Amino acid sequence: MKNDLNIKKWEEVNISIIGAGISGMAAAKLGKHIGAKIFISDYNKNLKNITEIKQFDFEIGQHSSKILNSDIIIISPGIPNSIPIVKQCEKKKIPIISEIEFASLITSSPILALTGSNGKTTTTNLLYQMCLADGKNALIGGNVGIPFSENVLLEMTSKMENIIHVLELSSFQLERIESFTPNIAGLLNISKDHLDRHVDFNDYLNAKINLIKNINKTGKIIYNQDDLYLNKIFKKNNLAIPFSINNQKNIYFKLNSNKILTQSNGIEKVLIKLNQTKLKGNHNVQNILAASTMAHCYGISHNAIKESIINFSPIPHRLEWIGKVNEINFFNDSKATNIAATQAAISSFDKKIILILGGLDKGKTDFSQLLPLLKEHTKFIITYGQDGKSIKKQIKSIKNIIYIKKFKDAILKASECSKSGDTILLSPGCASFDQFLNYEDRGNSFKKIINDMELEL
Ligand code: UMA
Ligand code: ADP
Repeated sequence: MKNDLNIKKWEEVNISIIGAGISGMAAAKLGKHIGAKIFISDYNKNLKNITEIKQFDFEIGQHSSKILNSDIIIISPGIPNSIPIVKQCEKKKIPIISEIEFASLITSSPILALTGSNGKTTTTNLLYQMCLADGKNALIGGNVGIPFSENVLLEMTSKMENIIHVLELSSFQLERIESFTPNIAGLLNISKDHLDRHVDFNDYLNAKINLIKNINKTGKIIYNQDDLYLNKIFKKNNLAIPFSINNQKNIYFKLNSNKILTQSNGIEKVLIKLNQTKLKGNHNVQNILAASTMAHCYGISHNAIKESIINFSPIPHRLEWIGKVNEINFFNDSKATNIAATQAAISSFDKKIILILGGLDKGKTDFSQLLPLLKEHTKFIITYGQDGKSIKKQIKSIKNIIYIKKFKDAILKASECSKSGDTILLSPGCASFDQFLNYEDRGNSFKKIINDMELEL
């Protein structure tokens, strides 16, 4: 157990946890296991997991000053820094740490962690598969939906040995990092996202860069050299190892006429041909290079890396091919909730596509940035949802565009406007909460609408 907050015995430590979602509850269980005294606070009165919460000292419906009677606060990633109780804790100088920081204090196992604006889940899963294929006892966690604390508790209570933690980390999870130190840290790309929560772009960027703030000479930083911001930050950093789809110099894996090559003792070998992977588009080649470079730097064999790339299927809702109805191809990219992801998806198609954009804009996005790409790659655009009208206005120099408020009507219209051989892509560039519970709900609804169309034929 590491001890960077001057904690002598966890048994003597009072921990308040803000937020009783999955990360708050996992931190509570881990805290209880190591003997700390736990208090959980959630502002929602109607929580589904109340039976579980009742195993601890707790309050719901508010964040009261009881929280201040603690030695450490663990904050859930979804809680903004601007809420009054956070300000009060800061004023009283009570250390506030993220759930990731807390879990990292309890484990000494190696950590492979990555962040970025887009591609985190895909790349983390691919890296995890590479570790498993190499025979490692890997656990995947973080923003993928499995709290790191849950995995650390599993590590302590199971008989698994030599565990490696593979973590996807969001900017929220990296906000309150003190001593968290991954052995291998990967930075995929940085574009504007979550500006509804972060004060400004710099605040978002700084949170992302926190991933490497404690990396020392024994750790490795893997970064995307093709990314403007990351290249600027890391090009002169001797510890940083680049990956790139453009540059061929000083990189471990080279991209050469639709093949990924490796180099060993001056001899180049083909790792994979790009047609051997089910992952589509240049952005996914970047994800493959990121995972491969991280795995390579950790000593994972090239055979395991290769096998994992070939066996890997796109994760649902990420440029996922759903099928054909009436000889029209449907792709579900509901997880594209910012325009960088939508840009990547549109660029993955050679032929002009029919695109569905819209939903809830996460923060004054400038959709006119998409114009050059839309002109080159789309034959028809349908915007939908709460911000669909404003999006249409921003890209009005495109002729073939209509706005339809309801999601289902928008999809039906897209299918009406297409003919045999066409491709319809849902890559909304917006959050889903105006008409759905989340992006999965939106993607599943898309699949259902298409399924129903098929049945009607
Ligand atoms: N709450 C309060 N006070 C507040 C606000 C919220 O008490 O002021 C309570 C809510 O009532 C709720 C709890 O906090 O009960 C929710 O906490 P949370 O939002 O941190 O959610 P968790 O269930 O703990 O899930 C979090 C991540 N959620 C967010 O970052 C919003 C999950 O990422 C992550 O998988 C999980 O921890 C495990 O690590 C989700 C996500 O949407 C998938 N991430 C964003 C994204 O991918 O874009 C960053
Ligand atoms: P994250 O976990 O960062 O949200 P995902 O792998 O879930 O990443 O993908 C989210 C969205 O971003 C999907 O629409 C996907 O098609 C797109 N995407 C995936 N990788 C990249 C990348 N490297 N650059 C840009 N967009 C990407």
